[in-house]
Amino acid sequence: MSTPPHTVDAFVEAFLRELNVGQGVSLARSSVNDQALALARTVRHHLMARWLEAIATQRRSPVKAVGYLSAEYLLGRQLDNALLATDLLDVVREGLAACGLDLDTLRDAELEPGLGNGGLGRLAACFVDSLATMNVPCIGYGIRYEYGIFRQTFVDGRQVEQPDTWLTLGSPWEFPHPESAQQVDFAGYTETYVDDDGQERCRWVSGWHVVGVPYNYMVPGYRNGRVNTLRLWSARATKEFDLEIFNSGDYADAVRARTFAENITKVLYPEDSTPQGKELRLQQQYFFVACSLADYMFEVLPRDFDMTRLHERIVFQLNDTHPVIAVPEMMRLLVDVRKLSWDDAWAVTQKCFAYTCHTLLPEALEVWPVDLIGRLLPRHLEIIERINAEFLAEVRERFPGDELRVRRMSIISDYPERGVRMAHLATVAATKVNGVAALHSELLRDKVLPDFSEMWPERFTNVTNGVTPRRFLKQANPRLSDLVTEAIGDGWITDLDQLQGLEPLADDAEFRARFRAVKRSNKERLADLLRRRDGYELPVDSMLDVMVKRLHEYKRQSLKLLHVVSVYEQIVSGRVDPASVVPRTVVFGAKAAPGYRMAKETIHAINCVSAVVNDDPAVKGVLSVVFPSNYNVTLAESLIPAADLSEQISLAGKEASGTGNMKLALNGALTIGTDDGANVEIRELVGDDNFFLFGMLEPEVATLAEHYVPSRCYEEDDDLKRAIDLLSSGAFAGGDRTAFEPLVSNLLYEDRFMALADYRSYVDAQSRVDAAYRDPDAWARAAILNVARCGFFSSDRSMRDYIDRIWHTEPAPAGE
Ligand code: 26Q
Repeated sequence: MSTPPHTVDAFVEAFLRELNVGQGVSLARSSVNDQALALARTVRHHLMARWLEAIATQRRSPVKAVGYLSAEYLLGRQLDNALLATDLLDVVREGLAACGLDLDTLRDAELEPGLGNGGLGRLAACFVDSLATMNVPCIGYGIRYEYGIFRQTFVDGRQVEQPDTWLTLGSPWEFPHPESAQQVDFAGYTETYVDDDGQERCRWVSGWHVVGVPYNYMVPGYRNGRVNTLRLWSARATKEFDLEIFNSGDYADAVRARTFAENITKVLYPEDSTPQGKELRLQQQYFFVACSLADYMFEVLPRDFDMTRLHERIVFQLNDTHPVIAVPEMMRLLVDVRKLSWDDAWAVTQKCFAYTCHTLLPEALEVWPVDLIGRLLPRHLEIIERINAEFLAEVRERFPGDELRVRRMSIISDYPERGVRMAHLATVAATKVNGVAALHSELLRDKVLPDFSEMWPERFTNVTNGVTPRRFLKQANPRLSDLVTEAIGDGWITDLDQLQGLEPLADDAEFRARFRAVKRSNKERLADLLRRRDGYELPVDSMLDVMVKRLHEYKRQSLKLLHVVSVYEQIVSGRVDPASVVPRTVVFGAKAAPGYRMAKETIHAINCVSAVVNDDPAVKGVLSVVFPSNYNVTLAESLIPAADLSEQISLAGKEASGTGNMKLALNGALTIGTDDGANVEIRELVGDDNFFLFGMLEPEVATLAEHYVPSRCYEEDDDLKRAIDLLSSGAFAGGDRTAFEPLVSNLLYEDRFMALADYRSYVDAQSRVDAAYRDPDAWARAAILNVARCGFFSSDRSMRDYIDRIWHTEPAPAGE
């Protein structure tokens, strides 16, 4: 198999063949979808030869690989990424034009695979991109959800969820491999037996099983010829299962059984912080982990591989606790299936896993009821109990007589019900435990897992998150990319620190003018999109103030809303002359978990405020609020390059890292932000002058929490009082004074994330933003310095850190 030639003629020929032979239509009669599918298939040919090569060498080569275990991959569209990796953009554009087709139209026909909720899923996608670009062998393992993150629509300003039917138009980027299916068992019981050599052993007699069919996705490196694999598992009923039931004559029952099995990978759970102990969710987790371990250990590695050396060939990175059931599963495979002794198996297992924690919120830590695990995975519960018993013996030896500590550290909690604390299991099993930003890793050590870090200080480390510069700069912002490349060459695409070379240009008036022209043209591009997509008229001359992320109380979209209402109130009350206001367009993008009441109320309030503000001549040209529905990776790629101001306003100590903050800074937006997550590192790097800091620091938050009375902030700050009173007045709800009652009461009487406490500091910082924006040239200088100093936030650097400090893997030698 060889790579097709890189010429327009060859492309056109291959494309037309795909259209005719693959789609079964002539060019003249083809639909846009036919054309898009044929295009995808044509482009993927260019990756195929190298992909097959990488898969073959993986099996042969003794180089240690990374198995990235993640329940989510928020990939975004595939076509552009593949065009970029293969350098086919110009050839394809020209070739399509020769056929009378427009590349942009075909691009827009692709439905993005939204197989993740937000930050954690997108991080996984950035990481696999970086590993491929760095030539590091990696298999990403995950779940092929038939329905990804829901499509958000607004009805009367309220969020309504629609199923994400991303597979219905055809999925040209995936390759099913039914021949590599894995069986996955559930339920039943365990029993002991005596094996051939007289040893007493345990075995699991399962109650039912399904099979996992892998679907492979190509993960191309940036112009390096390497193509890694993302392997996503889809659940099916087994053949035997079918036969048995179909034979028994109950056809309808048999079909139901099949549906039951296929339910496991039907839908992505849209909650991203308050996991409920749902049985199906645990089934998903075990399902993909069992498939993945069996795949690597028994299919990728040679059949007779000596499992005591497994850690020399693979390290599994646990993306949060979602895949942690892999720990007892590996023990089961080694002890029950491969007949290793418990101690040998544990020694290997402990070297094969590393764990990344992505949260600080206690309610986001997964705890599975012991009853549920016992019912669904009886053997795993026994294994967890034994791991726990041996671990607690170690704790008792180290801290004699400290039974309180033993209880705190136990993997199994007793209260409120018996539950398995997945973060404890992960920490006990892992070689390394890392947080995702410097501050987060510190808090993880000192506040979330203090007993563990006292026992094993060397196990804890930090790896600050990063984002891929290929998708989020080169691809999303072609104009800025061209400007940067013209100035410093194109080495930055794979070595983002080279952006430092832009520093001196911040002081070059001509460069600043060109930089501003790029921003402006990105705003125009966004305005076109939002006009078509949502019917918004985006004022391209105003400051674009962007807050895009999942909707959460701790992220404090309500604080941003209070600021908007304050500005509006000051103008309509006549206290501020609109002519003196710096024109702003506030952009929100956010999905709320469908069952998260307060988040949904916030969405409704934003939409109501937006409708009134945008329609009020009193603020025309100075303030508008746009909230395009269904924020996703594709929309992010248009929004981020146009942004002037990046809102990163979580309560200090609550946002583990944030990655939108990095994408926005890298695209030349200035940040207004708290001292939280990776904001801390962004500010350190870009400098205080180029960052608008506000709000309490984490230790102040901890102190205030003991005696916080939010209504006092309301009483003591006139602007805040006016804003909240206006919200409650019915002015944004056609006179209905109760419309935002839940939201307002929550702020006044609960305010768990202290939005009111930070209000004064926030609006003052916004005044500093306005003052700075009045000097466009100085603003451009600061924005350029943000770009120049954010090279650190490349996910390539994150991967370097994982490689050096956690995985100890190496890039595959050339040709491997
Ligand atoms: C767990 C169990 C049951 C159902 C759902 C979940 C679940 C799913 C997704 C829990 C959490 C998530 C996602 C968390 C997440 O995205 N965290 C973010 O991770 C980013 C990458 O490290 C950080 O930048 C963000 O700060 C963090 O909030």
